Amino acid sequence: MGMIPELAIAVLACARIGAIHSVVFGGFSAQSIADRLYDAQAEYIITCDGAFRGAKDIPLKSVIDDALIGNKTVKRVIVCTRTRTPVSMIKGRDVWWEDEIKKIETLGMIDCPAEEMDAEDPLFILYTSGSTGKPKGVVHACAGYMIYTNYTFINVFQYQPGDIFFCTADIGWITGHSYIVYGPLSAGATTLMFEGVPTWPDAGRFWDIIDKYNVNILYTAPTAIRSLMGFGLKPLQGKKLDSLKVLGTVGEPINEEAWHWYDEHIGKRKCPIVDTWWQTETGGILISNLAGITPSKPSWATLPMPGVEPLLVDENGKELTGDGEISGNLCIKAPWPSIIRTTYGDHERCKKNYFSTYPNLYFTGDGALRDEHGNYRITGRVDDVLNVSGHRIGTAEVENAINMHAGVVESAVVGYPHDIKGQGIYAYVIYNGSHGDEALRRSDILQTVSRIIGPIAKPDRIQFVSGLPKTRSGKIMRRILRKIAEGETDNLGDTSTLLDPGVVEEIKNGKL
Ligand code: 7RM
Repeated sequence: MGMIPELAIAVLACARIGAIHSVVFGGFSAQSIADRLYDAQAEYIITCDGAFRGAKDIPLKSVIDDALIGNKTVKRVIVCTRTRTPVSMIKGRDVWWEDEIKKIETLGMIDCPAEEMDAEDPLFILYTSGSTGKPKGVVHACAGYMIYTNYTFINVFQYQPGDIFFCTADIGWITGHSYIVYGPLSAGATTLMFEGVPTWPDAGRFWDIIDKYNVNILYTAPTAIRSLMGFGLKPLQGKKLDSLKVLGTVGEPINEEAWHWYDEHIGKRKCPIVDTWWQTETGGILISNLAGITPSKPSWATLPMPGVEPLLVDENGKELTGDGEISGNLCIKAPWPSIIRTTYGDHERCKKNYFSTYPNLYFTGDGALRDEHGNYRITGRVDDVLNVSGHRIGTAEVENAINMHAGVVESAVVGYPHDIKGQGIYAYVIYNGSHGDEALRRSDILQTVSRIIGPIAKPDRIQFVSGLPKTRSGKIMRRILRKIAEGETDNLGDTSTLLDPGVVEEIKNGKL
């Protein structure tokens, strides 16, 4: 579904009757949806005819129809009217949301008592990317998740009754689950839902919404701040923004320039900024300052929430201690209420992914710094997961999609610093087909990735190469490819274990 109230209603309706929901972001391809439907063995789909996204209409129902080809588990598709784009409705399978609501009303079945659930019963599955090709279904449990999103919502943002809260995320991601739906609504807050993009009809859209609805707390992502920053101060002309009390950021490290712009031009230097670090797997915020209570430090998430015990370890899992600034892999020592319960259908994978890199610790996949006061600064992923515009994408996932293209022999995907997206996707591709020229091959590969995963996973750069740097045992040396993509070609480190060091020269010379 798009970002309409019926989406929040559908999510809460599932929770009320004890059904497990799995919200899928509207930008995923039919193939990605089909994979998730299969993994979850889903029986019911709730969708819309379409969704508005800036000047575009996204044909959601038609994507669902494609995703359902060959599906054997789905019994019903409930379609909510939004864009009035023509849709195909299959007899016996597809029904209109509005018709079903009317039936319930005429039957006088307006009262729907809540199903009593066990604290540990699953509440939802949310698919997220990891370092392997297949996205995993992160499972959250009823009690712990709701309690912790409520607790962090109230305390991090210092929510006061009556405040209007605006989180700009999409409900298809964990931020939308926790801080548009469950956290604010369980606290009785007014949560504002926005359908569209921040730059349409112009780059003043967020600021207009804030003034129109007297938003008190704004929660958004660094990528949005950087993108709006790029439009200069003109879109801010005539905007009051005087209802704002607290600003928040999430999803990726915030650079100091964006932090100061946010502080100065949006918060007018009177709104504390909370830099909230957390993950799909953590369910809610684990490291953040508390608005107006604990100090902020530009580009630092600062301190753990009460009860949360982070630590830094070296590659061997040895805890790092020391008085000055130290750097290591971020782990958590003890569980918190909304910790991931399992990866759906594969508990071993959950244990292996999060709890066996370092025995007896939860490993986040992030690297971090800690200063002498115990403040944390998250520096980014240390595994093969990219963070593109705050979206998590696995390099293996993108490689698999590129490799589906008929002309592609092999590929390697790495991230590189991108001014607005935070990270861009850089793909090295060995191509063996004869169709078209380089430009056409590039667009064909992009089209393939769009079809397999969705437009969010399209590489920003594709470099055609004749070989990839591999060790004698056949492993791609991503460290080298990452450095080249970052433009650090002078200091590639040790290349002596490479099967064919010559290939590095060629790749360096062809860098885009
Ligand atoms: C909430 C969310 C998780 C990854 C995580 C980090 C990165 C998130 C921050 C951050 C620096 C932050 N869930 N990340 N918040 N990095 N500062 N405040 O984004 O599962 O989609 O992504 O996002 O790398 O591991 S997520």
